[in-house]
Amino acid sequence: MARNKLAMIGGGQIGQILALQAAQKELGDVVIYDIPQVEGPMKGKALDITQMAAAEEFDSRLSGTSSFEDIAGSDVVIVTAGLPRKPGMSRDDLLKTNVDIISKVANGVKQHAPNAFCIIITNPLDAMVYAFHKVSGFPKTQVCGMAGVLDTARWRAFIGMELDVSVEDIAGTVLGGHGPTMVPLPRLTTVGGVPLTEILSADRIEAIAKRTREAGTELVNLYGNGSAFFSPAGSAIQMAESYLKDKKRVLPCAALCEGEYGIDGLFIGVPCRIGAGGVEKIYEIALTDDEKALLSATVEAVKKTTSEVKL
Ligand code: A3D
Repeated sequence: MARNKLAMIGGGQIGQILALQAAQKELGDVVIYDIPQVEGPMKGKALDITQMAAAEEFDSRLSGTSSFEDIAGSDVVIVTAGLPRKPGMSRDDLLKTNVDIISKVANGVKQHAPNAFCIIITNPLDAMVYAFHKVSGFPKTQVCGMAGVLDTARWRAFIGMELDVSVEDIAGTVLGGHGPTMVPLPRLTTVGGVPLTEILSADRIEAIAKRTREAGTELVNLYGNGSAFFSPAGSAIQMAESYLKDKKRVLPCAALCEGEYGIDGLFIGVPCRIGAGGVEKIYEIALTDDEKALLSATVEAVKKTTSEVKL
């Protein structure tokens, strides 16, 4: 059986962890693509991870390149190309620069890996997935954004810390755009089957929801010169794995809504089934009036950012 191939477009902070985790999990061979100015470091990262294989006992071939043709035949493409946030910047401040980069990348992927399942991570996330989809012209099942898995992982992590319980037993979801308007859903969050709302006060739940909404900024401020990279990489790897192994996991992803939740023509975070068919299904949740109001605010925010993508 031929090995799978994964292309990491952008081999910076997140891209290098993506490459490492894809190799450690033996998801396939990995190509790290970046701009010519950093081709040397990309080759170095690939070689360094290759030399970790004996100790970690994995078998993946890695390479670094600045030639787009080297991504040919990729089954999965994960895009982190673009600028990250610095303290004081919002995700939206990155829009102009990153839309140009995403357009170039989408054309390259279209030319060299037209069948790849594409996971976008570059910010501002929802608008960048929209731009990638628009330029590539790929079917909506083939393009999605990683944000909800991370936002939900943060929500789960903070709940686990608060209750002193295993994060593995916390199930829940976060809907909406990847920004301060995202919508954690306490009503649908459980801890080993026990409703969160029965074991934690409304005040503490709201404090955790607030920290979740601001979790990216908390890390930008701590790092001082970039944004989160371990957790975004791990989140995208879950999505890639679900696709490559046809696991059909139900994960919140930025997917193109065409009528779901009353949203039309926007990429935004909704629960999706990810399997061999890509984004195979979007699940709709019957929301309460309060939840609907929160969703409508996040839809407005995503609509505004997406409208600034002039393509
Ligand atoms: P960074 O370490 O700067 O890596 C970005 C890489 O992209 C660099 O190596 C650049 O050289 C490369 N690059 C620039 N232009 C191109 C191009 N045309 N083709 C290929 N590569 C190029 O950033 P990072 O890895 O920390 O973050 C990458 C992106 O992810 C940023 O836009 C972040 O804002 C975003 N991000 C998203 C999340 C989400 O949850 C959605 C979380 C954290 C970061």
